[in-house]
Amino acid sequence: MTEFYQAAPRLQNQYEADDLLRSYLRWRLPADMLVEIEPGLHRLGERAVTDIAAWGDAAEAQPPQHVPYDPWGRRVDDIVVSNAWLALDRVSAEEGIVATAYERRHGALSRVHQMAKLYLFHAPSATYSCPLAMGDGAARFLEVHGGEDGYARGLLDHLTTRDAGRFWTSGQWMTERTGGSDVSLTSTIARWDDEQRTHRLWGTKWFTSATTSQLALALARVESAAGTTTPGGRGLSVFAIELRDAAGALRCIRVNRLKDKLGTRALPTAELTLDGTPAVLVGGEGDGVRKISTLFNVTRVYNAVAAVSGMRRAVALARDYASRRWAFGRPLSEHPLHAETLDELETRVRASFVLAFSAVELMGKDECGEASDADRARLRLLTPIAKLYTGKQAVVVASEAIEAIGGAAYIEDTGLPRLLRDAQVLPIWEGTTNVLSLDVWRAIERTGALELWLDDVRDRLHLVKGDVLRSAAGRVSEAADRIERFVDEVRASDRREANARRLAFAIARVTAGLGLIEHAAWGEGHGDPNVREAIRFAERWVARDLTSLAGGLTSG
Ligand code: UCC
Repeated sequence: MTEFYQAAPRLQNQYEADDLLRSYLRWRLPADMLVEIEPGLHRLGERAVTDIAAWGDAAEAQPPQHVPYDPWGRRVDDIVVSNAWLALDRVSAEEGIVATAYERRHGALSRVHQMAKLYLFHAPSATYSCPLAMGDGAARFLEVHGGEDGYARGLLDHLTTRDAGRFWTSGQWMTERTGGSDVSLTSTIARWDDEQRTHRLWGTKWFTSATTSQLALALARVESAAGTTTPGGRGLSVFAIELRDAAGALRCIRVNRLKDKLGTRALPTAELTLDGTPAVLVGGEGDGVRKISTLFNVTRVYNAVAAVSGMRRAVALARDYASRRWAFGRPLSEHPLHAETLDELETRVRASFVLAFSAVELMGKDECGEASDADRARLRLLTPIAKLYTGKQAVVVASEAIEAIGGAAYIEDTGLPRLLRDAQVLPIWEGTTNVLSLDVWRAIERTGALELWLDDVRDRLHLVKGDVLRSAAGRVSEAADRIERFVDEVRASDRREANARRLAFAIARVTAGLGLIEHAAWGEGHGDPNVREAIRFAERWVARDLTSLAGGLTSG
């Protein structure tokens, strides 16, 4: 008798296997644009399961090392990364994972193209997407706040090139020991060095992701000639720091240690001391929190797309495994309860996908000057919503997918535990769920975003045709009405903070429901090959996630 060995789960080309992504792109992009970009997406989908995946695995197996001293005792603070990590940098430049958004070959839709690339790239990349996210955010910051300044333009060129030899990524140095969420407590000081005609920074940065990046944007408090500083977020300014000199040595920066993290282990995250680090003020003095929000709003959208990317991979692995693994006389996929579990995960992936890409589309319009005031207000609202909702879903989906695969997925050398470890950071960095829920209120109260979002939801629901989808649209409409009443109740009781998360999740669920229904309606109208699945999952979402919302949203 031959011995039994379980076949491992396997992945196919991640573009070709992703019906939702392909159908979404058919829906949202002009046909000639899709014809032009599809070969690149096929290629990236293949690389996501071949060389990029191999580099991601290798980078994970060989995490970065901090070498504080050279053999002769000189302080050098080298951070040694694997060749695989360097290869991921090269490939991300060559594939234009950031550049595509700035070339703007297809106007506002270039963002959709670029985020589709990120979606394929993130999950196998051992989170190389992190330095890309911050590089992209820094690029957008420089576009918005750098003006025509030659220095800023030069940095922007490095961040957005496809030439791997010139390509840079960036860090985002905000967090200090005093606080991650409350950035206004930043204590790093910027002093003007009259001799060198530059500012110099003094302080400690507590979480600096991607410390091997060439650039960082950092928050610091400018000290006046009299030695005084302005407290709070308004007293902060944004500085560009080129980390290394021409010989590759850190410029007055000490690496205190690398972080020993639960996940994202290939990513070099450090604690740093800035010891008179030369830094260039960008965007003028003061209002640093508001200005750097240009950066972190980009990374928040990245976070949302990365969350969906991780979910997609987890579900693809669980699905494949379900066809290979037999239990009780048949494949797992033929057990109704297992199939139901996988459907539940698929529903969450789809809802998260349309939510994340609704923010991506608005972001593209905003960057290309095509956004109306209402679009900008909705982007302001949906950025934290997409980030917070998908981050939470990513953890739930990764956990459930691991359970669906079973014990093997709990064992390190299968590579599967990484799915969960790497998901857990998504609700934490770039603003936790609670902090972002409060940001949702900030957006609502300062920009009137809720009313504009409600108008948009209602207008779009009116356009949905077809009996089945009209009834689903009715449920979305009821849920939207419920949100409107809920906000009135919360305002009346003045318990905004305690109810912020409920509100944020409700808006997320309605936005996702609208997106799923619109996508299904488009599929029905255009005879899309994936329409049946689109309708099935849209109905499922509405029945499961929105029906309860309409009755169950009560303020506390
Ligand atoms: O985690 C980090 C790096 C990890 C790597 C990330 C990679 C991502 C990869 C994804 C793919 C894999 S760095 C640390 C991240 N930290 C945060 O995100 C901070 C979280 N905390 C917040 O977001 C808080 O809400 C704060 C810091 C913004 C609150 O600060 P303040 O000073 O208390 O807030 P204020 O006073 O309400 O806001 C100051 C100004 C206001 O504008 P003005 O002065 O004109 O009224 C706000 O409207 O900033 C404006 N503002 C915003 N504007 C605040 N937040 C925003 C926003 N999101 N968009 C636009």
